[in-house]
Amino acid sequence: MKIDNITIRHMEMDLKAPFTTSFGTFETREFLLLEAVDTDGTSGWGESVAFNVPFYSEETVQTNWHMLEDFLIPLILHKEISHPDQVTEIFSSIRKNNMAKSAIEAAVWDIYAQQTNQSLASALGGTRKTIDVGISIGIQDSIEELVEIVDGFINEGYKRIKVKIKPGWDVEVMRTLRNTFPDVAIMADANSAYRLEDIDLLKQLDDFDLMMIEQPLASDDIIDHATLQKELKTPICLDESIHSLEDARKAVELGSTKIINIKIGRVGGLTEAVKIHNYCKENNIPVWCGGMLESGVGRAHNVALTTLSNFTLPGDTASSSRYWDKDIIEPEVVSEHGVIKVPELPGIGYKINRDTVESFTKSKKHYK
Ligand code: OSB
Ligand code: MG
Repeated sequence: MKIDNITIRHMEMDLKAPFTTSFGTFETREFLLLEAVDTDGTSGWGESVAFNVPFYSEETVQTNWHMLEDFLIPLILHKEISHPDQVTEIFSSIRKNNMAKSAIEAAVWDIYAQQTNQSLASALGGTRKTIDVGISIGIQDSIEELVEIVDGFINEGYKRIKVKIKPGWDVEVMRTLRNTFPDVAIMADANSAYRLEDIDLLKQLDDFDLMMIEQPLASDDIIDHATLQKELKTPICLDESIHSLEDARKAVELGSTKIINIKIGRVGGLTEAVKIHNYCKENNIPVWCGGMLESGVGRAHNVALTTLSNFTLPGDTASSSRYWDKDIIEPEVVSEHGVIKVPELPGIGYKINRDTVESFTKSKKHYK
């Protein structure tokens, strides 16, 4: 394949409900949507999961646009590519900026899967026909409201409930959830809101039989997490700290994490995500696919990745309708009783609704 042209769109979609984490609140989702077209006319789609603000990571919509326009697109246009794994090599002279790289790499994988007449899931080596999913719930105004929301999602059948925590919204919240829902798989995600000095507070969470606690300490740390894990019964799962196979290996060797949340954008693409999956499988570290409030395009890539065998824990890729009045793909991603049916059509397996895409486009630019 040879990429003939690329269109980048700055998108904005209204979330059905605001989503609050320890680092801030999102009311709308701004992101970059990328379409790459091969010289044979095949279109592939990718989404950058960077936010409009650098709270989760240092990347933003604007820094991604700069990286794509000035560095990444010139490296990829008109270059002969025989397999999507080569994209990582083509971008290897550019440091970090994983979410920007991933947006192109995802589109190249979509094109490759279509050209080889297979689903993206099969192209990645995935075999599951359905995937199990959980749900991630933001910080609420009161514990009562949270309990009501959790109850609703349990009734929808989600396979595990993840709730965001932060100092002042932690031990009492988790105690109430555990007492109210004694048999439900529950976990907490701190998004780096704590320090090692908070160890006594974090140890109290051991009483609630949580599946795991996600990223309690600093976003760039693997040392203090190792110290903390030695003192905690609850498994730690790293999210923000893992950007590559090398990061995963070091964290696992140090004992900083017992489970890894793989996000395609955070690790620079599907090729690196598969490598991390394979390494974790060999080392008995279960993985699950994280979410970044994606539109249908990012959601489709998450569904495909989750079909690999070591994705043994439910991920965060919930139904499109949980986030959006109308998604940009058809059919939308649907979870029934916490199970998503993996599409079998070639490529990402969902059709892009170009009218809907256009209606959420704030600006766009074409590169040839
Ligand atoms: O840490 O997993 C996270 C949302 C925004 C930024 C970071 C995270 C999240 C989520 C939501 O937990 C996952 C989703 O529903 O897409
Ligand atoms: Mg997280």
